[in-house]
Amino acid sequence: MIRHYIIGEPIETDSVVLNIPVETGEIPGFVLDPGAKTIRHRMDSEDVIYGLGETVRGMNKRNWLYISNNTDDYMHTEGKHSLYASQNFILVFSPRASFGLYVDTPGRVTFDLGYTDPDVLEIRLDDFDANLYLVQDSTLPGIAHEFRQLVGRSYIPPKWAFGFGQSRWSYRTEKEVEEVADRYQKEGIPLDSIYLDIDYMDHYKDFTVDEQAFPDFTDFCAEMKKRGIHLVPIIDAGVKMEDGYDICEEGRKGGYFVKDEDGNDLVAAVWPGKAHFPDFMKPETRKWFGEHYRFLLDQGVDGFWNDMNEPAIFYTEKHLNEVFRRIDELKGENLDIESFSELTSLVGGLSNNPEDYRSFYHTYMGKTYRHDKLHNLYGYLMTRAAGEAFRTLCPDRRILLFSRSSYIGMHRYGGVWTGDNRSWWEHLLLGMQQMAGLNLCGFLYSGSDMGGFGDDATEDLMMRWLEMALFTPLYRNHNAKGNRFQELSAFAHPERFRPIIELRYALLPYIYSEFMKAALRDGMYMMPLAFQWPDDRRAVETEDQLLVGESVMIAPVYRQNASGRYVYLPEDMMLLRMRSWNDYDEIQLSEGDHYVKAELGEVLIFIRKGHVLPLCHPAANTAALDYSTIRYICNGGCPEDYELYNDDGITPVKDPFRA
Ligand code: MIG
Repeated sequence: MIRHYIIGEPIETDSVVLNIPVETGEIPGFVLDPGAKTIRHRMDSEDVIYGLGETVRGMNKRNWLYISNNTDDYMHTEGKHSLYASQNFILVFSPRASFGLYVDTPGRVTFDLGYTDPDVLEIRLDDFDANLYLVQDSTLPGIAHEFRQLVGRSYIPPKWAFGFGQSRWSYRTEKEVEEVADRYQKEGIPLDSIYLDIDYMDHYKDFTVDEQAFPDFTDFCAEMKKRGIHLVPIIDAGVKMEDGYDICEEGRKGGYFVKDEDGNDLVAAVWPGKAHFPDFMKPETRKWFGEHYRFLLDQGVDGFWNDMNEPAIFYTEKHLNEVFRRIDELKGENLDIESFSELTSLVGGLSNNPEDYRSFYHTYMGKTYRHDKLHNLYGYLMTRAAGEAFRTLCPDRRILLFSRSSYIGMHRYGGVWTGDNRSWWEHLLLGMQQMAGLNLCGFLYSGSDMGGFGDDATEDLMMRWLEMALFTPLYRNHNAKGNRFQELSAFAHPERFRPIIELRYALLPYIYSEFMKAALRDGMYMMPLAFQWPDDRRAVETEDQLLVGESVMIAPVYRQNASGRYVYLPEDMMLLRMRSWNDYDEIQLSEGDHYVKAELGEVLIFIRKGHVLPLCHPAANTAALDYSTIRYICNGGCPEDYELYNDDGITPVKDPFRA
């Protein structure tokens, strides 16, 4: 059951698709304080809080402070409060009565989940205006399901988007991209996609291709596709300011850009230097910008990733000028502790500056709003622009689309990746934990940069990351300029990775089935153990294992130099210790704690009692998978009872479960 309450005069976000009548009166379990702009709930000592999408720390969000304020922060340490997204749904799992709460408001929201007072859940709004949805059901999957019905069906990518993808910032030329494909082919490692980061563009201009580096992009796309590889270019939010550049000119003439205080198009910098920012809050802008994806679609592209859409801002022209002025004044001085730190913070404070976010304006639903009031919608609406455009530009096929910044509602148009993580063991674990929150918020198609984006990955970290992520829908190796090359072929023993990537492909019939069933039935694809065993406290407190679909529990090794780990089994299960798709041990384990060996290159997959796991022969890419080779590993269940879902992987899915 869902109850809808309104406080103040909320700005609508289009994140909800059901029309739930508004209730007046008290919200059961909550105390509202309009003066303090807070909503409070007293927690039981045993309460666990799930949700909030891609945030730092574990799956149980309790005892930390989370701030919904989409931020381009490339240091995801546990002391942070905000990352790229605002996914304002929490599920409070309580022995008394569990409930979900969706705080739908596009401004800044603080979730104080036992941070100030360990017994109190307090939500603070910058403006006391919000649509609140209280979701009740007798089970955790039931609450998740109700919520997902409220916000609408999750985005479904083409099937090839479940294959392995290789990315780097950046492969700069046709030749470099070809070399990546060649090396994978030579190693016999399956691959479905290669990502193009910002350098494929002409001077970082959206909807252009550097003609020197890619002289015939259409031909090149076709050639790569023949090899089974899809090219996935990046699109940035900022539009380069340049006379004669069509996107810039059209945006200016059409009034499609956000405005500064004087009513002029805002000038702020990102990659290309000075840029304008599309006002994605306006339907006209979305239509205009979305249609430009055609430029790449027409050349054979069928996937995109939207970046820098918090939006990230290096500096605004105005602020930069002020900083230069002040630095000029400081020039002659003897810089002591105060003036020296002023100097460094002058420069350090240029990027993503809160004041800048208060210095420009949108037109939204016919009204003018200062940016910060709507800040958290920007990435969502950029991605919506693309998603809506695809429906008319290519109604007959699915397009891969995922975004860095997001808000609930965006899950209907695209997936997310979790941004600039690092080649750290703790981020390997974080990447898994974030999947719990993302799934709960409807972002089923998601994943983190395998191997880590920043810093240098070692061969063992890379291996463990590929193992951990075996079931994550987005399975992409990505890393940044300046770091050690991270293609699997760049390590000393590329052949050691092959069995793991092959295993991913062998598991695709299961991954795709379970993903599609979760998407089409508004269910969870990956979920914490509590969703299945709410009465087992040990299961509830397990933070390093996840359920994937109906049959599987995963328990990855995420510590350096470890050759095994402890695993908690809430019930008897069959362990598959897999070295490859056709070389594994089957071990029956009883309920309880086990120390399980898993050398590098060995993956632990647990099959639940009464369930089965389909496996097919691996292939060079998803299109080449042969479903007639599927066989089932059974732990008491029968293959006939397993609901295998398959389709052509390209045609948009008609809804078989809803009218
Ligand atoms: O701040 O386009 O998160 O995946 O490689 C750098 C370059 C901008 C940030 C993205 C990252 C991408 C990078 N971008």
